[in-house]
Amino acid sequence: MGEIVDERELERARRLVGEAGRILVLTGAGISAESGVPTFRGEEGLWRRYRPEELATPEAFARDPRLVWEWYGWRRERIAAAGPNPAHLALARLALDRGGVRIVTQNVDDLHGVAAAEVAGGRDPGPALPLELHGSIFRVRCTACAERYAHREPVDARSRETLPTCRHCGELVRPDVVWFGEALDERLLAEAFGEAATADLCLVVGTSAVVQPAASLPRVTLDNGGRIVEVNPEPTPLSALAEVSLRAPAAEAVPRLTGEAGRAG
Ligand code: BV8
Ligand code: ZN
Repeated sequence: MGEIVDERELERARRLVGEAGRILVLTGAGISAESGVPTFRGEEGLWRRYRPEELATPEAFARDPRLVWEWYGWRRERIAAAGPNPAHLALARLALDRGGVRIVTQNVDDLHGVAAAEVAGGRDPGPALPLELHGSIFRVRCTACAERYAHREPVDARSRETLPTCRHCGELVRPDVVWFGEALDERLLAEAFGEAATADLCLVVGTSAVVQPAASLPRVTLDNGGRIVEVNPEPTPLSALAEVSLRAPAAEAVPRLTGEAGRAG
């Protein structure tokens, strides 16, 4: 940590944020890293321990629902123990204090939503609530009927028999997230692409920009005459397209980008 953000680059990025009418913010697992939620591809990332590209799939769940629920149960505990970090809070404040800001996330943790509620105080948190392209780890969907509901109870994945079941029909439920090979919600996707097409700026925070179709959103902004600003300690396929690419951790750079730095946390 403690990477010094390049002041000149930061100033250029701040100007782009200040001049933009409409901003699409696209976030990935990296924005939650400083909250203690492991990313997918980091050194202690989720991919190491569980090889998630084999677990975050409908085939894995059909083959071994107990193992998949064990992984999601572990992730829920990590997320429930985490809180939003200054990057989540700064983005929530930007969305609430300025019109025209839309947060779209690939993450299934609820940290953007918690940040929105915290920053809103008594105000309507609506403008700061994220569009969750890949669903939510704290919602379940029935494997047999159409039931879909919030679910935060601890998961007992010790055996197939103790896995969570549907409150309506009693059949096995699954995490309400989008797995690899599964289609994203059409309506959410259309909304996200619509925001990307009309944004003057796409602010990309903490994503390796390899997972499709989410990773195409910043290019849509660019193709429609908008600009890209990226916040990521590492280069990504988007870096070459970015007007400014801040090589810094989100919790350090984002508050300085949105003018939050120095304000009470
Ligand atoms: C679909 C929910 C078709 C579950 C997730 C082309 C080639 C090959 C394959 C494909 C292709 N096009 C599409 C595919 C298939 C696949 C895909 O994109 N594969 C990739 C790997 C190539 N896409 C799909 O399967 C999608 N569905 O295409 O369906 C279809 C269409 C119609 C009908 C039927 C089917 C579904 C994709 C969604 C998968 N679900 N998550 C869960 O979370 O358990 S994806 C998962 O990866 C997470 O959502 C995560 O957010 C996402 C992307 O990862 P990142 O967020 O970027 O996280 P990552 O760890 O990779 O990177 C972290 C970044 O943060 C790094 O850059 C790091 O440097 C940075 N960072 C670290 N610390 C910090 C930081 N940044 C800032 N601050 C820090 N402190
Ligand atoms: Zn059911």
